[in-house]
Amino acid sequence: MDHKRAMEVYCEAVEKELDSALECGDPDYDELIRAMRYAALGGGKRIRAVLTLEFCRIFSGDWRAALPFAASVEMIHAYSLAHDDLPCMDDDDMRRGKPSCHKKFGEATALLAGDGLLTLAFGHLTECVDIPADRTVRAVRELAAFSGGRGMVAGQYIDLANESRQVPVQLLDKMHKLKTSALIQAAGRLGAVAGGADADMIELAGRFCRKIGLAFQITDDVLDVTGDPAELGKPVMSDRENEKTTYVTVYGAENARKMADALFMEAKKDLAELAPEQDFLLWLTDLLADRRK
Ligand code: GRG
Repeated sequence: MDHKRAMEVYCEAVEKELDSALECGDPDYDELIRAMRYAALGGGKRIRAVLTLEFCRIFSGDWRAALPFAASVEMIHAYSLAHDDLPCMDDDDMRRGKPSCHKKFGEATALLAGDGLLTLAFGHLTECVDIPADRTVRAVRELAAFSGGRGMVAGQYIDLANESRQVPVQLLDKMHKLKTSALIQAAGRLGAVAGGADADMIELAGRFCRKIGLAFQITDDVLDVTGDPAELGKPVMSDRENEKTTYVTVYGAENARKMADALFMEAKKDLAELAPEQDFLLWLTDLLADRRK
């Protein structure tokens, strides 16, 4: 199977897993579930889920067994985007080429949809029936650590607390490592955990993902000034509008692009230490380096 097809197979399986985890049923709160579905289904690139599934496969696990882990990571990601778009945060009207969750369902429902997805993610993690319980416990711990108040949420806090301020480069690095890279790191680590990797290999998977996560964010900063809004599915120049310090405002678009490329390259070198069968991850890294959306 070629890599593009393998990616499609992973994405279809994740979509199905999310779809069945988010079934409507009770007319008294169907609207809430619809908002959760709206935030989580249809349109995401599923990079994080794919990392989880591929790392599970690499460490000799059955990737299908890790689907609940992969879907849980996507639920956390979807909640973070729904909350990030709210007027009290980044205040974005568009996401994935559609009105953002609060534009479609109202602010209170979008907030609750995010809460529902965040909570469901941890419950859903434990539905990995084909994975030994000790691995699931570790996955819960890892996902909580990387996505919580010392991980992604902390990154978001630093971002909001420093809007309209010149952020020192060290703090910018820290913010992006937490805000974007932490969850991507969790995705890879959870896959390694699911596949039964040892502690060193879980660290290596995390190191690779940390690098591509930071490069992913730098690319995002670059796309915010050079991207095509139609392809991105959201307006560009939003960082400038929100007076944010980004890799582009600090280093310029061309240098920022070079920094991202260097990180992607380093990450690819790290892969050699990880496993002999890493063709798909090399391909995925190149896909991320060349992304236009
Ligand atoms: C609200 C707690 C809380 C956290 C929000 C991730 C985040 C933290 C905010 C998103 C801001 C943002 C757009 C960051 C740039 C990098 C990024 C995470 C982009 C979106 O990820 P993609 O491109 O999204 O993987 P898709 O739509 O493909 O799933």
